[in-house]
Amino acid sequence: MAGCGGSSGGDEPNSPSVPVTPNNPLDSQFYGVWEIDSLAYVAISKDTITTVAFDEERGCYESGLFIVNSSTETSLTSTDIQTGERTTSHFEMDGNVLIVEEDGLELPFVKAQGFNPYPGCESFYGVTNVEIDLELSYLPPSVKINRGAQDIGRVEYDYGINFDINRNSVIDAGDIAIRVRHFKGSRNYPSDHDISIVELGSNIWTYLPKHQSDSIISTTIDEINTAVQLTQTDNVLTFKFDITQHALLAHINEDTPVQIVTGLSYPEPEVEIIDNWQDGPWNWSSARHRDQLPEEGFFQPNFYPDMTIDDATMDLLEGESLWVDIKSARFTFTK
Ligand SMILES: [Ca+2]
Ligand SMILES: [Ca+2]
Repeated sequence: MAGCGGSSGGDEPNSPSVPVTPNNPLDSQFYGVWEIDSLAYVAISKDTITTVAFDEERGCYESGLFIVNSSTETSLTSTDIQTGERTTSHFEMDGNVLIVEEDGLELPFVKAQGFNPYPGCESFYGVTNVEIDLELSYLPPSVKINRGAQDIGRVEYDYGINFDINRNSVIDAGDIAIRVRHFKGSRNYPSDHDISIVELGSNIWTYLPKHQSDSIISTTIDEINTAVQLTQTDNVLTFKFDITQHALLAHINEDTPVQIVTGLSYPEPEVEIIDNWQDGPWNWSSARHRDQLPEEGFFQPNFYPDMTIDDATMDLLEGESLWVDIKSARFTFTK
């Protein structure tokens, strides 16, 4: 699976609210990301199908998002979210080969070794570039990572924008996110290392079904095309990307339901006060700090003036750090 080896990667189980499950779910042996020679991919879960195929004429990867309407143990009937067209796909295993049959045409897929559909084809909505300004109540000029007090295998910092691109009101297989995320692994940086959030870097993450398992994992890979331009101006983090950086970005526009999540894990905070910082560990009593906008579900940027969604301050789901307290998120879709 893509992302397992990336330095900024890592898998985590995703536990969103549970979508409507068809009465007779597809057999889990068919779940996962499958490919034909890096030219075509299909990601199959019980609720969604995501397809990506290289278009040789245009020289880019075209993607398709399908929501499952009904299923049997060996078939899915799904609707293309862009065209509304319904398709029934039948699945069969031949050894390690997955045979997908649609309208009498059979295609053989094997377990995908990676998933980096780049360059993506043009947007379905004419969008070329996206900019997101995420304003926090306070952001310090630097943060500490890989703290001695932090266990290995934990996420220390997380600033993410989730896009429900398949529009089924849940973050699930086929959706995409833009995130800054620092996971304390057993390598990379020394302990108690000071770094700016910008230096942590921002990446494109995808939500994909785990191989032959009924779980969804979010992954990224360490490639130039998956890096998102990130800058910090006072308390604002600005993310900029081009929709051709990943085939699934072609589905993003101002109507796309979005959700912003922030998180910070800081066990055993220091008591020392840093001059000129408006907030820091000396003020905290919790180990975990989290905010989310909205608290449940999603917002559509175009429902808000200037596509700016405001959030209350000091309304954290957990903890009290201003470093993760979302104040507003502003979306700009350039066409
Ligand atoms: Ca979704
Ligand atoms: Ca807030």
